Amino acid sequence: MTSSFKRRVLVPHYARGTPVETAHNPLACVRYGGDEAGVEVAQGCVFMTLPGPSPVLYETWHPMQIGEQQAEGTASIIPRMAGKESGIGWSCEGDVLFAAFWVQDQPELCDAVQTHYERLITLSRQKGFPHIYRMWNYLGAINQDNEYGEERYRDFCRGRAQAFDALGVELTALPAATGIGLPAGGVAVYLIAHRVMQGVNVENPSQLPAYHYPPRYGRRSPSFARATVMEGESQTVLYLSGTASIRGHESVGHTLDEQLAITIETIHSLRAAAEKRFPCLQAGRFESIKLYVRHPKDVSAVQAAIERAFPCPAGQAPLLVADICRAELLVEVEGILLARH
Ligand code: 3EB
Repeated sequence: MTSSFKRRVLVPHYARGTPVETAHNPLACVRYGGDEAGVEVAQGCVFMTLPGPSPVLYETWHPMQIGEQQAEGTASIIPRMAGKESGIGWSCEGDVLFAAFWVQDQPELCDAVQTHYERLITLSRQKGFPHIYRMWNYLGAINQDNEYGEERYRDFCRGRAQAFDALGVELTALPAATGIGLPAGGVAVYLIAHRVMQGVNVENPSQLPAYHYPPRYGRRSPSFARATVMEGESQTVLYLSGTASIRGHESVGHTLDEQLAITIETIHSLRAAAEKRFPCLQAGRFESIKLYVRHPKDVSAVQAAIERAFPCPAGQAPLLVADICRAELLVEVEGILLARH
């Protein structure tokens, strides 16, 4: 007998200061704000808390159907499972997985980051979800030096790169990602992964691939793709990495307005590259956008400019005040674009 099952990917939904219980059975809930930090698992859901100012922002993760998959026999939806193993909180259902860790602050991040990254990726593979299509990395005091005089972002990048090396992940297979600051604490990482569908990575013609940045930005280059595409039969989803005012590998623009204009242009050029490969994305709309702004005084200007450039459903473009991984960068933008066929 042949049957079909739903093919799905994970997408976020945002709410400010709303109790988590109102969200419809999410796989995960990431809470931005408060003093404590950590990962817990309860009732089939991963609860992650990152330190930050109030009001708290809740990001819940939900499966969204993008197609159907023919299956032999009676294969149908695989029920919700969740747990916490070796510090990794995880939850899965059908073909989608969410997994996360929190590492306490360390005098040097590299080793702890490598160890936890390897555990995170190994767990994803062992649970049956080898296709990681998007990752997020949040680091306390990202622009400060560690005890050995190395900037903490660069220290982190070394551990992350060593983990991908150790697990045999090719540079071109790295997923889209975000790397951004937290007001305090250690390192938070989470990922979304798929059981059968491999994402297709897209690089930006206006930027050098981050994994080829020269050593002046750190001993190991940042490990991420500019964007990852998940193509279904009924919808295609483009996950854009954190994008900032960088051309080639150099930061450009001194004022906020200059950096905003270049960031917007950079996103357009990434979108154009993705549309070349996936023409259906021309009809794409932003489903959500996440804004990171270094200085509170720049918040309203960033919101206004991005709203104008990239329309997005109400409430689904939250902004976090955060340090960005290069001290001169003032703004960074990530997003998820959805095209119905
Ligand atoms: C850049 O383009 C800006 O280290 O995972 C953007 C997205 C950036 C992801 C990461 C860093 C990361 O290099 C910074």
